[in-house]
Amino acid sequence: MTIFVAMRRQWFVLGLLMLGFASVARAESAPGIPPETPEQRDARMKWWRDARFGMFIHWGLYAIPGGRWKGQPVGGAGEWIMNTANIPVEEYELLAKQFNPVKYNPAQWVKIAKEAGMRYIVITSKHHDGFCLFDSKVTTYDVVDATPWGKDLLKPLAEECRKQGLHFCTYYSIMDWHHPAQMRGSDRAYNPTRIREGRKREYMDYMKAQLKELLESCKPEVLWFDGEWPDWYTEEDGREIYAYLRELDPKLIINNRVGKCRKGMEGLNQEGRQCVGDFGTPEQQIPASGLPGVDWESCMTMNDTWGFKYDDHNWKSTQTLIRNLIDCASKGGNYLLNVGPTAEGEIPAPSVERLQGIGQWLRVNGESIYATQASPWSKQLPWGRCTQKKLDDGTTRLYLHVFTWPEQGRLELPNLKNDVSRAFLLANGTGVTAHRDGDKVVLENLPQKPLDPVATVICVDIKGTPQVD
Ligand code: FHN
Repeated sequence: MTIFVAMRRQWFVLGLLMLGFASVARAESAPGIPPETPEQRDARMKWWRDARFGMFIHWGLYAIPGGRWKGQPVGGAGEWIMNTANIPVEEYELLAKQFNPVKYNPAQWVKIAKEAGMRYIVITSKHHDGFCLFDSKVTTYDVVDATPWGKDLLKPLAEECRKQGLHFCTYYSIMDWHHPAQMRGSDRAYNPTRIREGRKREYMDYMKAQLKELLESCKPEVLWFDGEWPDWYTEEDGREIYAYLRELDPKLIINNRVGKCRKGMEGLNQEGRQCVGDFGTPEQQIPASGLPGVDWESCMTMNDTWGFKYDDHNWKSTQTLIRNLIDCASKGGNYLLNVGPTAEGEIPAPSVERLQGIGQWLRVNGESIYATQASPWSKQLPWGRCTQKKLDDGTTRLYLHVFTWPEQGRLELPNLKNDVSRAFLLANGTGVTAHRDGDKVVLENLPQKPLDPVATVICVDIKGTPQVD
């Protein structure tokens, strides 16, 4: 047993007792999920749906080795190094003594996200390695008790988000390679953990204590769970955690990884099952088509790792990232784009460059992304993507995101029944002529060259709601 836990046991037992009484009482009073009308749900989800674009931050002790161990590069994602290199707990814990992010500047992080056009931030409060970036009273394996930095890292970021108008959210891993109630899955790896006989309630109450601490100390607006796949964690456990959290904060939004319904990396819920959680979580992929009535958010890395790695330079292009954002919005979903800060607390320059490029595009075209709905066309459009927004005067504005600019200056909108009242280029307001040709609308006199080769947005205002066969 490591020193980190022994000292805590007595605190913990006390915390358990207090929590036990409370949870039992609470379990009695809230057997299941608090009832919510569709209108109440829409009100709770509105900011998140309108936001469309957020920053994911994977930060922790794993940023110190940065994908190298004992001088050797370690494959896979940087935040998995403890598992991939099969590092003993006692050895991995020693990283905490080196964790001192002197260049950590939460105001600058939030500024980078804001200038990229991101509307919310989701940061890892605790990843699979069990190390906490916040001050937790139920463990000493946290940044306050175990590191030379000695201060909570989440509170100042939360305050900065609120100061700069972004929504602060936290990621929390259910699987915990450090907690004594969980044991490694095999000699070769921690993942997937197993639960020690008779100690599941201990871990469930540990988790609830920490989640309560997070809600009280930095008031996250989304709880982004992960690491729910070990067998010992059940859908029923997910219901308990979901009900517990929504009771603590009825406005809280919780992803579907609080439960066990998601279809792997596709991230959406299995059909025909009553699943717990407010939105689906595709990972490193974007659904092939829109999912009417389904809230979902695709999370993605900019290179091939979530946590910082020295040797991962496989960066996606800014064009790819902008088109991914458009692709998600055109299918009615959000895009959660990741950064992996260094151990010193800096967001890598290649990430900042790409975020600046995305921000530049959104400063011109943001109207075509924020608070929009999915394309009326279920089929992929040959020249790009489409989003839409109902305007106050009852017209609907279609935003055509043109990736492949038509040489002949002519663009077809297949099977659009509505009449067009106006069409123009979003970036400079230049008018575009539109006329009907049978069951399609044709836009003409488009400029020779696209205004932006990544995606040029044409606005088409139509009467009423889109009628597209
Ligand atoms: O194992 C994690 C991984 O480290 C990362 O946090 C991603 C982000 O969604 N989720 C898990 C893999 O599915």
